[in-house]
Amino acid sequence: MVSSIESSVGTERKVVTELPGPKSRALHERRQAVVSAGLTNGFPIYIERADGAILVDVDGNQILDLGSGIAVTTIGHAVPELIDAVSAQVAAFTHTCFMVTPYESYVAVCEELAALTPGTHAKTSALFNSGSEAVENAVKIARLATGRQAIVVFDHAYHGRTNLTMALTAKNMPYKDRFGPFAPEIYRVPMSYPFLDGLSGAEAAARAIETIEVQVGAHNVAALLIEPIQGEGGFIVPADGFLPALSEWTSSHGVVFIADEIQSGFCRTGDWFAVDHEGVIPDMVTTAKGLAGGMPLAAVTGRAELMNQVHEGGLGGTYGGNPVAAVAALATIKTLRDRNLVGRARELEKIMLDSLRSLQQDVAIIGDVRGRGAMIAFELVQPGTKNPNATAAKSIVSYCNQNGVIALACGTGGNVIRMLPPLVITDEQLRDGLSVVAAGVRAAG
Ligand code: PLZ
Repeated sequence: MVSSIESSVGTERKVVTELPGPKSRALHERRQAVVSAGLTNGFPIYIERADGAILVDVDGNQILDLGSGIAVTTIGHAVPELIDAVSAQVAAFTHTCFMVTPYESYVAVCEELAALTPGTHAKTSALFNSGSEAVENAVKIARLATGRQAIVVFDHAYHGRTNLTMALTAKNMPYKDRFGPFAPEIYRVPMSYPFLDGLSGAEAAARAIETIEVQVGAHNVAALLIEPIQGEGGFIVPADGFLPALSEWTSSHGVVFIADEIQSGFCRTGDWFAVDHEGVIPDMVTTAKGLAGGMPLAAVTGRAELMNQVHEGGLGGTYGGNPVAAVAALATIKTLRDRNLVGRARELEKIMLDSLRSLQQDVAIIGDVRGRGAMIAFELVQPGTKNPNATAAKSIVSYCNQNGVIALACGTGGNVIRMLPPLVITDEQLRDGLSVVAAGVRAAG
């Protein structure tokens, strides 16, 4: 078995060259000639191999990964169960197209999704390649099933970069600027953002619902689409009661409640799904990222009576639910379950919150520390205000990178640092990473 080959990756952060090192810089030169300038790299070190929470670059630097490829390698890198499953599948067959000739792993992934997503009602799924594609399909299905057109989304939302999902995404730069025209019948309403609005969940929900009723009309709304904890928008955790109030409103008005769990799903928040925290049962859930440990796979899972209204042949795609990605998902789900990584996410939450909250006491630039499980962030402000401090965020990310740690910024104002460690990270590795983050914050403040 491939996984029994002894790993040559160390377990400690170790910087042996300037970063990026000479080999990475040479590769970056090559890149400039052939890769579109529209794609950027947060940290242009070129990766050669990885294990657990450590990435090794072409110059031999061992980098501590607090980003998991934007919440994708949720378990960690080089997970033996995943390597075995994927290797065996590549040898057996790599593709048939599920629409031509089916295979068991696709069905098994849909069984797992039906069992794991919230609610005991009958559910069916359709599999796709990317998060954006899943969101697009959820909207297609909701419109068909309700015979309505309007889609309600929120301030700070991120749902993707395709034409429809750009329209659903809130932020202009860099996602939408000059890429229009955008799809019609998308309506944006205020999100619950406790740090900035000070509203209770009930108050914030009332504000959103009133906006919908006045500006759109409930009977025109096909779906309300929401990230239960917003990702790119700044790890915004809505006030308690916000999601349950919206869910109650959607069910009493025949509106499809779609939870976009693409970033927050699969144990990331210390529950299988972020909506589980408040017992919210969405009508549809979109998943991707952590679902398949790095293989491209996404899904829409929803009430069978909605999902099955679609006419024969109405859903599909060449690669959706590819067999290699499907077995990766099955191995990922089994490993998350067998190793109780939901529990591990809660332990990581405590380590990160304790460390960041004590740091917050010492510095004037951390306005808020928030998040759940292994999805934790802090919001940087101008001292004494709640005004965004994107300069500090940039300097902290760069400090972390220079010291061999991957940390990612997010937020509408670019002023939030998020932490998405792989769940197999050790306490020592995480504490080491947090000490680098803290030093970066002190240097910036
Ligand atoms: N919905 C909630 O977080 C992807 C995007 C990074 P795709 N987030 C990372 C970037 O700058 O492109 C995301 C998400 C939520 C949808 C998506 C879209 O998923 O797989 O990137 O299409």
